[in-house]
Amino acid sequence: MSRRLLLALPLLLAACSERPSFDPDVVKATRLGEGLPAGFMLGTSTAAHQVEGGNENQWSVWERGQWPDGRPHIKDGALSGAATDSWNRFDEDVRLMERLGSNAYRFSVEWARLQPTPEAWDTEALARYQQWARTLRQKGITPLVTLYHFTLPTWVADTGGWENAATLEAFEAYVARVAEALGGEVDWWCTINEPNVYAVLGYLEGEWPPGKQDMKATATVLSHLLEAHALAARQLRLKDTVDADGDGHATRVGLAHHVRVFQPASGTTADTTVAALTDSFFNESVVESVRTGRIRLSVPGQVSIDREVADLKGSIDYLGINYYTRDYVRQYLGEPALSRQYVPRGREKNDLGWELYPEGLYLFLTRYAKLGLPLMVTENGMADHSGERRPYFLQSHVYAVEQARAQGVEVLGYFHWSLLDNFEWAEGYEPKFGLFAVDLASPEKTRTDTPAVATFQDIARNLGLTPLP
Ligand code: GCO
Repeated sequence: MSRRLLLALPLLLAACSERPSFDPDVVKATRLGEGLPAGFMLGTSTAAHQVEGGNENQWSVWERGQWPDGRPHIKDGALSGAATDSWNRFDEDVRLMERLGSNAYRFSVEWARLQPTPEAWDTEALARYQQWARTLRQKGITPLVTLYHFTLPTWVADTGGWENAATLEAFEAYVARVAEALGGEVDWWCTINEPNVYAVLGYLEGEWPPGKQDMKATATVLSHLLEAHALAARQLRLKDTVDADGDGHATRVGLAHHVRVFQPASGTTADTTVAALTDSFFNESVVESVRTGRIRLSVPGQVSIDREVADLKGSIDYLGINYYTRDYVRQYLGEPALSRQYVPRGREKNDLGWELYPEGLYLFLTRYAKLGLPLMVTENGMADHSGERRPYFLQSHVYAVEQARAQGVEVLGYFHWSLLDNFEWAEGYEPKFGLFAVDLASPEKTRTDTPAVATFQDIARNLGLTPLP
C-alpha cells in the first residue's frame, strides 16, 4: 500500500462509517426483532384526516378547490371523504393491529372534530377517542396520541392559521382539554407532526393549504409551530398527571420530526453549500430549537429569526423521527429554496419517486443520539401498490434501527406508516402505504393483507410478541 493511501485510510474509513451501506443478503438473513429489547414499541401509525372519514376542516375545504388553471388541488380530484372509515371501524382496525402482533399504535385526534367552532366542544367525539385509548390498552397496545397532524379547524384557518400568533392560544386550550380527558389512558404524546413539512409544503412550495410561496411566512409558521409544541408540552405535563401504564412517567412528550438526507448533487461548492443549508433549515433547526430553547431560522438574505421561547428547552422526553428518503440537491438560484431536489436515474424508488435508502434512517438515529434523549421512529413506510417490495423495505429499516441500537443509540420504538392504505394529502388515494390494502370502492372498506403483514409478524415474534390468528 502506498504511503499516501495509508495516510488517507482513516479518512476513507471515516467516510465509510458516515455513509454505511447495507448488504441485502445480510438484512434478509438477520432474525430481525431479536436485536431489540423487551418493551420495545413495535407498531403502526396513522393520522385522523387520512383514515377517519367525515372530517370537515381546512384540508377538506382545500380538497374541493382548484388551481388557477382549473386543475383540482388534489390529484385526480380525490376528496378525503369517507377515507377508510376508521372512525366507525376502529374495532376492526384493532383486530388488524392484534394480527400484526403490534404492541403500540400512533393515531391523531382531530381538532376540528373536537372543536368545530370556537364555542362548541364535542364531548361525544372526545369520549370516543378516550374509549379507543382504553380499548388499545386492554389489548396490550400502547396508544401514542398526536395532537396536531396537518389539519386545522376552518375557523382557525380563516383567521390566518399558524401565521397568526393568536392560533397558539387556541391550540393550547384545545390541548389542555384533550390532555385532561385522555390523560388517564394515555402517557405517550406527540404534540405536532412534522412542523417543517407543514410549513414548507403549505407556505414555501404552496402545494398544500394555504398554497403560499413565501419564505418569510414559512419561517413564521415553523417558528409558531415550535412555540405551539412548547405550550402543548406544558399543558400535557400540567393536565395529564395519571401514569396509565405504571412505568413511573405520567407523560412522555415528543414531536414527530420529518428528516430527509440531503445529498449534494455534485462536489461543487454551490451544491454542497446549498445541501448543507437545506439540511440546516429542514432537519437541524427543529432539533436545535428544542435542544436549546431558542428558535433560530435563517436563510441568507431572506429570513432571520432568533428568539428564545419559554418552556421549549426541556419540552421533549423523546424525539420522534419520521424517515422516508434521501434527496439530491442542486443549487438553483431561481427557486425560493435556492435549490432543486431530485432522485437520479437508476436509484430504487417507491411509487411516488422517493428513493429507498434505509441507511439514511441509521444516519439520523446515530446523528440525533447527540441530544442525549431517547429516539422513536414515529413513521417510516413506502408507497408500493404491488405490496411486493414492502417486506424488504420493512426489514431494511428495522435493520437500521437495530444497527443504531448496536451503536448504543436509545431507540424506543418503530411505528410503520401505515396500518392501512389511506388519503395521501395532495396525492389523493393513489399511493398505497398500508400494511393492509383497503378496497375504497367497497361499502365495507374491506381490508386485506399485503405481503408485509407476514414480515411484520415475524419481527413481532422475534421480539417475543404474539400475533393473533
Ligand atoms: C408525512 C405524514 C403522513 C404521510 C406520510 C407519507 O410524513 O407527511 O406524517 O401523513 O402520509 O408521511 O407521505
